[in-house]
Amino acid sequence: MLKSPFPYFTLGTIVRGFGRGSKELGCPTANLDETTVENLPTAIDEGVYYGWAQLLTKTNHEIYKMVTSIGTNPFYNNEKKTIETHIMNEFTNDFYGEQLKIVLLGKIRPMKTFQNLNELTSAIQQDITAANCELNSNRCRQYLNHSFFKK
Ligand code: ADP
Ligand code: RBF
Ligand code: MG
Repeated sequence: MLKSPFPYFTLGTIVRGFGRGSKELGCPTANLDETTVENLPTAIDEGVYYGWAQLLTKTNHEIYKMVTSIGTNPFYNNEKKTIETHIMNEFTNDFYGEQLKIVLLGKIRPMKTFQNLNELTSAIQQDITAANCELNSNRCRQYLNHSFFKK
């Protein structure tokens, strides 16, 4: 039996990407730095994952539901693999340069390419619905009290 890679805890710095998340997809994603990508275990392969995220700003330590996409974004043919977390909350500001803690608790689906932007955006909306449902379970909620999220 292979050991499950979940829960996978990591912390990264939020860097700039191509700026397509908010503009083209209506779904901003906090892209994590290269070291965080390099440190991913091989068992966490390209795909869409769900879990919790906590921004480490001075004033806000709230823990939010999230979906995270890991891979080269085949729809855009990117060369570099990225980790991008969409926090399931509306923010009025951005947080480039801040640190983000995430725990991945499960995989939703593999990364794939699509015929058009519309198909990608509706897949993302379905991923968010699926994540929301999983994260309401006691199995997932127990991580809200995990020491990883305490200072
Ligand atoms: P980039 O390609 O630079 O990552 P995006 O269009 O994906 O650009 O926007 C991401 C940025 O938007 C994040 O780095 C963050 O600062 C900000 N942001 C605002 N709301 C959210 C959210 N709900 N989830 C993730 N990032 C958000
Ligand atoms: N990009 C892809 O090319 N294929 C995918 O299947 C895919 N799934 C995603 C699922 C979610 C929930 C999110 C937030 C992003 C996904 N992306 C996918 C990444 C998307 O292309 C990327 O966030 C934008 O290009 C902005 O960087
Ligand atoms: Mg992004």
